[in-house]
Amino acid sequence: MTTEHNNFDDQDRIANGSNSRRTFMKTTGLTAFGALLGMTIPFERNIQSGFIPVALAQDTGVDLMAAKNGLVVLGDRPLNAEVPAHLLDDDITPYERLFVRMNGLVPQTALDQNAENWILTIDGEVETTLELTLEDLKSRFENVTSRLVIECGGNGRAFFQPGASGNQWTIGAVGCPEWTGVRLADVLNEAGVKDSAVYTGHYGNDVHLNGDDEKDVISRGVPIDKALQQDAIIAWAMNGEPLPALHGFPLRLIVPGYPASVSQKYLNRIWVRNQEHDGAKMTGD
Ligand SMILES: Nc1nc2c(c(=O)[nH]1)N[C@H]1C(S)=C(S)[C@@H](COP(=O)(O)O)O[C@H]1N2
Ligand SMILES: [Mo]
Repeated sequence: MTTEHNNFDDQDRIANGSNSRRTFMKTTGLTAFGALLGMTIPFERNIQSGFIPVALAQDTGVDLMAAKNGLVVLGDRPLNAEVPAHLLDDDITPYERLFVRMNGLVPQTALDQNAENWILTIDGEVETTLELTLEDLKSRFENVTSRLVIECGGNGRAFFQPGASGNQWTIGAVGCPEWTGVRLADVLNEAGVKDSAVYTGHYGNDVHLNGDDEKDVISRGVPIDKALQQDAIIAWAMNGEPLPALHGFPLRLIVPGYPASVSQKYLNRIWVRNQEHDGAKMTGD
């Protein structure tokens, strides 16, 4: 079982969808699962085939999905869940009805709701590198609130013919909460974007599924012209509350009009590039 892949956006073939997990279960056994988890699964002989040991999900000590009980969970490592269409009826999508798309594990800072030492770095093709605390963002730039749609690039994939690998989203990987933050353009202009700037590259502190701290879970970006438009924001609040752990606490990008994969959660760095960004899940098919 490997989580090594270089595919575009959501194409996590093996560690992800319940379909592939089931296949995996059929072709291996619980003993193999135990080996994978580095432990023995007690009473494994008594466990029904097809049962997914809960130890495979991220053990956070809290039920991250508690308030989202109407959602359909597509996979638990990484955690992915979509919203049944009949629950997508609000003008402003509430927390309870916002889909969840994790490519890695929720970082501890988000679970603890601890933003004390959070720094957002803006570097690369800029006149001045900025290192901003949450307080800096809130006090030095105009605060804006907008309702903006985020939609996973994989939304609708379940209906593809021929089928496509990755999470089998039907039509529920979309939402329109109200976001509060500052304009991405204002922050980039404060840093002073050089003529050599071509693209942004976004980084967060979520943890790779294989636990490797050196590896980025996902790092995508947008053309600099898009980043400098007035609509994209660096948000710290959703529907008037600090960003929830699943949705990017303490900071995330919201870039409307683009696949939501560029709307980086747990945002701690924007690298302004002199070439098209080539971060994790930017390259490949
Ligand atoms: N740091 C980080 N940002 C991320 C992701 C991620 O796995 N890690 N997933 C991306 C993808 S593919 C999507 S569709 C959206 C999902 O946002 P949501 O989980 O808040 O609904 O976040 C994007 N930003
Ligand atoms: Mo996505």
